Order: sequence, then C-alpha cells, then structure tokens
Amino acid sequence: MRITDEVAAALADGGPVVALESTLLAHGLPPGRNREVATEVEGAVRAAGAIPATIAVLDGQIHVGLTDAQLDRLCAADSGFAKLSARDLGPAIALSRDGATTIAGTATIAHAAGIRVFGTGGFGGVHLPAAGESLSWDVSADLDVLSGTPVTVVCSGVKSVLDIGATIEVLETRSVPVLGYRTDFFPAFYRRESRFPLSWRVESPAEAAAVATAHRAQGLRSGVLLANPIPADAEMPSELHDRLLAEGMAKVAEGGVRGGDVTPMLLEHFHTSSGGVSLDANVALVLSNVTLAAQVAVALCTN
Ligand code: PSU
Ligand code: MN
Repeated sequence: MRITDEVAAALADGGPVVALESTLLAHGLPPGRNREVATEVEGAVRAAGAIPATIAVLDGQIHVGLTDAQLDRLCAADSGFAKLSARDLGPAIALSRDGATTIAGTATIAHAAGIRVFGTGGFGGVHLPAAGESLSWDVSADLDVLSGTPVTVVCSGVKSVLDIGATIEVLETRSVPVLGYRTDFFPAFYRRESRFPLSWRVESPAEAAAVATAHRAQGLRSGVLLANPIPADAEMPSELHDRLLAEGMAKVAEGGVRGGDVTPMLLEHFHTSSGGVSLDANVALVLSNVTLAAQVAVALCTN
C-alpha cells in the first residue's frame, strides 16, 4: 500500500483524514466533469479542516492519496479502469491492473490504512428484482463490508432504484447503526427523504463522532452509516426523478444489464436525460457529504 506523505503524516499525528472513493469518479460521473469534482471534493475536505485521501489501485498497487497526474489518469475517458469491489482487490493487485474502488473496496483499504471516516455519494444496497423474478440476488458488498469494517461512512442514503426497505433491514441485521443527520427519514439520494423512518438522529458532527466512539467501545466490528440528505436547493423535482427512474429501470431490463453494470448505467441515463439536473444534484450531495465527513473526522480527533 502506498500512502502519500501528507496522509501518512496526518495519520501518524492522529489528525483528521477523510477517505474518498474513486468509483464515483471513474464510473459514476462523466469524463471531464469527474476530474473537476475530484478537485472540488478534495478542496471541500481541506476547507473543513481535514486531509483528503482518494483511494484507487494503479498498476496493481493500492494508493491512499492520489497526485494530480494520477487523478487525471483515473478520470480520463479511456482510462479502462475496472470497478473494484472488496473481492476484486486481490485479483487487481496480483494481475497488476488499474481500478477504481467502490465503497466496499475503499472502506476495506481505508480501515487497513487507519482512516476512520469516509465521505461518498450513495451507498450500495439491495436491488429490486427484475420483472418476472422473485429475488435479484444483487445485494451490494457495501453492506457486508460495513458490517465488518469499523469506519463511519457519510452518504445520502441509497438511490431509489434500490429496495430501500430491504436495505435498511439488512443494515439492522448486520448491526450497522444508521444515523439520520438532522432528519428522521432515510434519504433517497436525489431526494431528501424516503418514506422509511430511522431509529436515530444526530444534530451535529460532534454527536455523530460520539456515537461512532461509543459504538466501537461495545466491541462491535461494524461501521456506522451517517445519512445526510441532499442539500434542499439541489434536490431533484419528484416528477422528473420518478420519470427518469422508470425509464432507467426499463432500459436496464431491456438490455439485460446485470451486476456491477447496473448502477453506472442508471446514473448515465439520469445524467444524459435530465439536462444536467441530476449531475448537479449528484455533485452537490457528494460535496455536502465529504464536508460533513471532514467535520466528523475533526470531532473524532478532539474526542
Ligand atoms: N451510488 C452512486 N454513484 C456511484 C455508486 C453508488 O450514486 O458511483 C458506486 C459506489 O462506489 C458504490 C457502488 O459502492 O456504486 C455500488 O455498486 P454495486 O451496487 O454494484 O455494489
Ligand atoms: Mn451489485
């Protein structure tokens, strides 16, 4: 694992560090805009007083913290970077591949590096079954990894393309506390609220940090999910959202798209069909989440 000097120094000092994933850049945002977002996200973490550590695999080497040139490579249209969940790390390393890490992959590496907080966009979850099926068996490894990895992940809930109720049930089974950040309902990514209530709500980064510390003290290996709704001024109008969702799901079904390709395909449909509205929403929520993650990381250091 290669950790940049800046990140290594912050960790050695017990300073605040925020892990950032690379799949949302390479596979979740269009080329060009993704590179701008990479810089904006790192800037937002710094502005809130923490050190950003974007994580990816380059030529089979795990990198914690990327240089500008490495971010250029990751974000290039023809990068050919694989989407790496936790199970893909071994193959990518042994076979000297390039890859962008998902939440599952990033959280695994962040914990190994000693990073306690991770800011991102949407968490993976339980997918709805395709028409004619009773079960999809497509349950994101993000859920399993968070059940055994003690990091706090700040996200805007899960996209409404997933079975939100089932996702919340699995988080309970796996002993992952879900904290609403100034909300009583699980957020639905492009929308501030789903209809699913949460058991716990926190009002400040300090409260979230206190929960993470108390959770860890119980000897549990699981992480914490801090669910931060998209900023109100960036929320997508519900009619536009529902129409794009129905279209996107139909496209996935028609194309027989499966597994790891489902999320990138749906995101691309939203981004190309909403005239930029979903893209702006996506960027706004990521920036808000990494800012909150940095504030939590700072609070954890002063605990
Ligand atoms: N949600 C988004 N954008 C993304 C992802 C999720 O809005 O890019 C990515 C994250 O990296 C997440 C992954 O970990 O998709 C989940 O993929 P899957 O459902 O295939 O496990
Ligand atoms: Mn999946």
